[in-house]
Amino acid sequence: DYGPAPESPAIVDDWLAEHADGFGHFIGGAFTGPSALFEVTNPATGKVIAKVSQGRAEDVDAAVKAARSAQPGWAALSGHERARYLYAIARHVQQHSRFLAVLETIDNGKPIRESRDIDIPLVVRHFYHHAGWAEILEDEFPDARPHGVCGQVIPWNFPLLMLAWKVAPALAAGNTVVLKPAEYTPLTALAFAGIAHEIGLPKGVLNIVTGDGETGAAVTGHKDVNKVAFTGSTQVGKIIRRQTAGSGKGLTLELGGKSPFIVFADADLDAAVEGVVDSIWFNQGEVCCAGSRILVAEAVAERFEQLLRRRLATLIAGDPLEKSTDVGAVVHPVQLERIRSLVEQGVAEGAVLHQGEAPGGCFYPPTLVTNVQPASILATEEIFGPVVTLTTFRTPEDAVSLANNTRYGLAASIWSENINLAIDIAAQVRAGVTWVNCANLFDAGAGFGGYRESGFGREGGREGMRAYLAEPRPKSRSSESDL
Ligand code: TXE
Repeated sequence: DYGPAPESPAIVDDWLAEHADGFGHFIGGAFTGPSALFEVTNPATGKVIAKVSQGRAEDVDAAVKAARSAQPGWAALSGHERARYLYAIARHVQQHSRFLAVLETIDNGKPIRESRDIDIPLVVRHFYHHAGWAEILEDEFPDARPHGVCGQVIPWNFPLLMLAWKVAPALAAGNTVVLKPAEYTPLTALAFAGIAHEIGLPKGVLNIVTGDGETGAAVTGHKDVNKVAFTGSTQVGKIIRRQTAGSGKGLTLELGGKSPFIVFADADLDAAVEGVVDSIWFNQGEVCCAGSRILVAEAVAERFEQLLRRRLATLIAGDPLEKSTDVGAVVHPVQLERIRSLVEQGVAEGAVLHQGEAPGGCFYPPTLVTNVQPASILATEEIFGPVVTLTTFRTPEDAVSLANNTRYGLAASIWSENINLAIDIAAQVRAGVTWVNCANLFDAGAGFGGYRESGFGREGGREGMRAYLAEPRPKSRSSESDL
């Protein structure tokens, strides 16, 4: 039912009003008093919707202590007992799904249709899936043990889903968690802390400390954190890699991307056009694995561009709470400025823009860019906005070499009716995830992650579960000294 009426924000009003004095951190099973508050705004309206605490080193320290003291007890539960908590979380997220979808939309700016039909259902799926892992963990990884305390820092593009990707496997494995949500979008993480409390998750198993990059650095750099998981910019990923080097901490990094979207001459062009919509105009293009570079076979390029421009003109950018909205608000004016500045530089280099409509304020129109040279800024930098470039190729070899002409390696999408060709090309494109005749499909059972400057480690699936388990303990002292 995508009726015309906008989703009412009233469902979250009471909850926000109850916390009008500001939100504290969730540490050791309880909320602290609010302190050092900063404002959180709804990017679509520019209005302040909440005040949240800026976590200081001592808050992070208290959270790590709580996690540390809860960890042995949590790990000592049977896998089945941990699974019961994860099932309960999944069910409660399901029960509160409308509330969480609206909250996510007003915090992040994404269309309600996406938060309701994609983000929240995937969160639920992730917890159910990892409850299953907790059940069978001892059989599947008989010698493995949890890392201990996990420090997790997440971005603003899929706030609750990124929390689920981090928290579900960590808890399934018997770790405890200190998580810091992004400063633009901390609200669903705080609501989630409420859910953890509601289901009776043992105190200290999950701790949420809000704040900016400084708070994040206090989490990732804390001496008593055993494993760090980060999703965010490549720039910060590099800082964290240096910060944790030699510390013995486990580390996984899920960073930026500039993923190719390759359309061969025999592709179903109408389907490929919808693929582009799902790929770059989904979530305002604020998607690490967005297909942001279209590479299309010269033979069909003109036709494809025509179809794509026609589709682009039908996209509705506007009120994220409106059920017919396709493209919502950009998360923050800083991010909007970043998109604008990159596009301006591209235009100065000769790029030609084809844009849809967008309202004033923190919105950017869905944009197709043609006449882009492979070395130009728009073809090389992650824009993280609804902006896609289009370049042509002649041969499959050209397509592969253009696809791999990037410092990233997160995802790729390949379109062809010839499955042999698609599989052959998939093997040659350097990307952690490759989709054939589809794009941006996620499943808790499939590992997700990148190569090169897109980071390392996998989330989801068996590999993702493995990342939350430490190597088996060495059997004797002598084997330890062999290392
Ligand atoms: O990311 P940051 P920003 C890319 C995208 C975007 C650009 C900038 O291209 O335009 O990054 O976004 C925390 N130690 N992606 O500046 O700073 C921070 O508080 C520990 C791609 O928002 O990386 C937040 O919680 N933590 C991406 C998180 O890191 C630190 C998603 C991400 O913020 C820290 C987001 C530090 N030194 C942006 N500094 C993706 N791969 O999905 C900041 N943080």
